Amino acid sequence: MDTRIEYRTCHLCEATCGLELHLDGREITLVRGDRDDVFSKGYLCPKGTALKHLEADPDRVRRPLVRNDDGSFREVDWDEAFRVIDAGLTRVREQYGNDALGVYLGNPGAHNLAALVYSRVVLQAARTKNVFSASTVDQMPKQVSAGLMFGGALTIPVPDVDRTDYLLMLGANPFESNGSLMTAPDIPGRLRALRARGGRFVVVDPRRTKTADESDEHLAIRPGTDALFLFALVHVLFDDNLVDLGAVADAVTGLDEIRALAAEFTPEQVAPACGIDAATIRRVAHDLATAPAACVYARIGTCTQEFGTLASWLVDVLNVCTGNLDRPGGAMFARPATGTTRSGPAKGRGVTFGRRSSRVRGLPEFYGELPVVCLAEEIETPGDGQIRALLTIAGNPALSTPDSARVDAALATLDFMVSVDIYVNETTRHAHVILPPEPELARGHYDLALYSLAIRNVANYSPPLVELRPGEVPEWRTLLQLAGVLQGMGPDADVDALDDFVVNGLVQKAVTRPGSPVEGRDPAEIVAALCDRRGPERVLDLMLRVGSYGEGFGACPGGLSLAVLEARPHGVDLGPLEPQIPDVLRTATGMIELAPGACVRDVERLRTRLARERDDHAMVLVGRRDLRSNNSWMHNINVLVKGKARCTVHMHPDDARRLGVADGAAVRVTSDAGEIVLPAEVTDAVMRGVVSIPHGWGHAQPGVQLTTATRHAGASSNALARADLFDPLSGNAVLNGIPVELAPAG
Ligand SMILES: Nc1nc2c(c(=O)[nH]1)N[C@H]1C(S)=C(S)[C@@H](COP(=O)(O)OP(=O)(O)OC[C@H]3O[C@@H](n4cnc5c(=O)[nH]c(N)nc54)[C@H](O)[C@@H]3O)O[C@H]1N2
Ligand SMILES: Nc1nc2c(c(=O)[nH]1)N[C@H]1C(S)=C(S)[C@@H](COP(=O)(O)OP(=O)(O)OC[C@H]3O[C@@H](n4cnc5c(=O)[nH]c(N)nc54)[C@H](O)[C@@H]3O)O[C@H]1N2
Ligand code: SF4
Ligand SMILES: [Mo]
Repeated sequence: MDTRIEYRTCHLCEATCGLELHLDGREITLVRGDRDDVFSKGYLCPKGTALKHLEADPDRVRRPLVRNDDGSFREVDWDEAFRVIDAGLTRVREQYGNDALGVYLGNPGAHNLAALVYSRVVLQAARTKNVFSASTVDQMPKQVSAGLMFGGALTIPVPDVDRTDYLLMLGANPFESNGSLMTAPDIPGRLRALRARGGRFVVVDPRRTKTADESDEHLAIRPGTDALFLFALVHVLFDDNLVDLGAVADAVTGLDEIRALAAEFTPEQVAPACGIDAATIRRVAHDLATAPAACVYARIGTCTQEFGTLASWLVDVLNVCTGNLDRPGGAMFARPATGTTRSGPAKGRGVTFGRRSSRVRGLPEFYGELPVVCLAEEIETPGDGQIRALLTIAGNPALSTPDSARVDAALATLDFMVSVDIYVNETTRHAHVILPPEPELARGHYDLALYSLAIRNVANYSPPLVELRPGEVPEWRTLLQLAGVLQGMGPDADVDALDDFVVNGLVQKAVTRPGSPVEGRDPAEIVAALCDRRGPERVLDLMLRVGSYGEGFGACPGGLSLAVLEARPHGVDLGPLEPQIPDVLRTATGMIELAPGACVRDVERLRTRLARERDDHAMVLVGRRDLRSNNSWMHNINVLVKGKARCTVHMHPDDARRLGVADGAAVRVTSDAGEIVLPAEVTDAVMRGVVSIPHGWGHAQPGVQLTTATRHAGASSNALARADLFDPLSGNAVLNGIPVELAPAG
């Protein structure tokens, strides 16, 4: 065996761990954590190791597939695939207009350099308002609150975990998920280190999770009531004179409005709804305010719920009011290597939503996309502007989005569908054409998106490690080819020319941006100086060179470029986070907007939550994640799914007894949207009145070509999620806190 050792950043979750790969030709023989990685220092999880099996999975789509009339697929060459796509998409768009094409972008695209750079080009060419993504079943509320408060969709503060003394964490389980909107490899180690240095962390979650088990304190909260709890914390800060804005005081507007709004949310008022007693709420507020450095962090459980944006907003209101925003050990902003720095307060344009709205329900657009809770109805409802064709890129809405059975049925009615994907799964089985990306190891990797949310400033580029084989086409070329089709250039547009066009546009922007290190330079000279490679690497090189630490095409010698990163396979550590206010602010006032109008107006809706009667026997559904899973698409890897079934219904022993459900027995879970049957797992780790089911399961469907996953099929928890339940401020789906009924099955 001829083994060589290579290094690569893992693309499977947000933690960006460095992997040490042992390769024999194209085959991965061993995966280890890269001990020299500047960020992860050898940490990895079981999914990182499973990369080996993912790359070798015999079920993976390796050549373009075209669907036959009987539903089976046949392999075709790329030319034929694009001829079919051109015919199919052009027919629909010519007959019904551009909005007749819907686009859905899935989560793996956020971990994929090609998709991050070129999906945008596809969207521009598509000229459709019907753009959807996994963001509105995920973090859209945080992006909306960050946009309203700080002025940018990604101006999201992250917890400075390595230096904080007190971390209040809501609706997140990083011991399983490895962190989200917080790029932090080895988060378990970092949280243990926080405690070892005398700090504390407190977990607020309806379930006693693995993270809660390792914390100093677990507060079981009734699903969907985080905004009430957070408001009560703010209330105590004002009541007990604990508000101190610290260094950002001069950059804050709206404090008096917050004080007034919080007045009515006393700990005593909210305690019955939240299930957390008033004394505890007061104590937590004091702990938060008096810790030398503290931070509030919240994730999926607080976003994918009824008051997602309010909860996301109040998290940062607390960070500001305790003087912890933008200070070491508090909630800070990353300064990514591909970002651009500006100095001094500058007014931005802020954010505007609702420039378009969905056809059927009239839901507003957020950051250029429509809420995915609208997808099925836009396909089903006849009339002008109906979606008749769909393009999915790395997405599985048939399992990941609310009312999943209805979404699935809607996909089956499309006139034409194209998927860029690695599997024939619940979604892509409906596609007329499936286009596979190249093997992961055959492409370069750089976490363009995740480094802007990192808890340390880091840059790490991973080069392709294996050559392409005949018939394999890089995903970036596929995306540009699709853009060519959508531009009306036919099935064989000149991809290199399109790529040059993209790069020229970006260079033009760089030379005209005030304060850019290449401001006023000749664009042709910049283009010529870029690395000679095509595709996303060339774009990355440009971004790095004109970025915050860039060499500026000679203007800042010693700075970063792609070449510099290529010479550093374990990454470059750019240091701990540093204060960045006011530089990062892009609001219209140039200030931190503590009380944005949209949030203030939504408080009325929160009030009604307080008045809601509580029925002691009412049950609500929440989700959960498992370390060995990744949303819907890693269940085909035997080492990850073997052993105890994971797709089970967690329920409290008291509820199980009352409902006559035995541990391990089948239980029927019903909501207004649908019903599923799964084994019960009786455990006091979940609070009374709450059941928990993981999402992304439900693989036993005709035509799904996932040999292992269909043997561990489970059921789709999103069959229970209702498309009419969403957070109005962000359009985000409500996936936690769904009313359900349970009964023994069979
Ligand atoms: N009930 C409930 N539902 C949820 C959630 C929840 O907590 N509860 N979580 C939500 C969240 S946070 C998210 S992010 C969404 C995810 O929603 P989606 O992104 O729609 O779903 P995934 O399961 O991530 O599916 C990813 C798809 O990408 C394909 N894929 C994998 N790698 C590649 C690649 O390199 N290239 C291409 N082209 N395709 C690839 C996979 O085969 C799969 O089809 O699910 C959401 N749904
Ligand atoms: N192993 C693994 N890792 C993953 C993924 C995966 O599927 N598997 N998915 C990746 C993706 S796309 C994302 S977005 C991240 C998500 O990362 P996390 O946000 O850490 O996600 P979860 O582990 O689902 O944790 C959410 C927690 O919220 C709790 N919760 C539910 N409802 C409420 C509520 O109303 N209030 C509060 N306070 N808590 C509530 C749930 O019980 C759960 O423990 O994980 C990423 N990493
Ligand atoms: S924690 Fe995430 S990035 Fe690290 S090895 Fe596991 S899946 Fe990969
Ligand atoms: Mo996600």
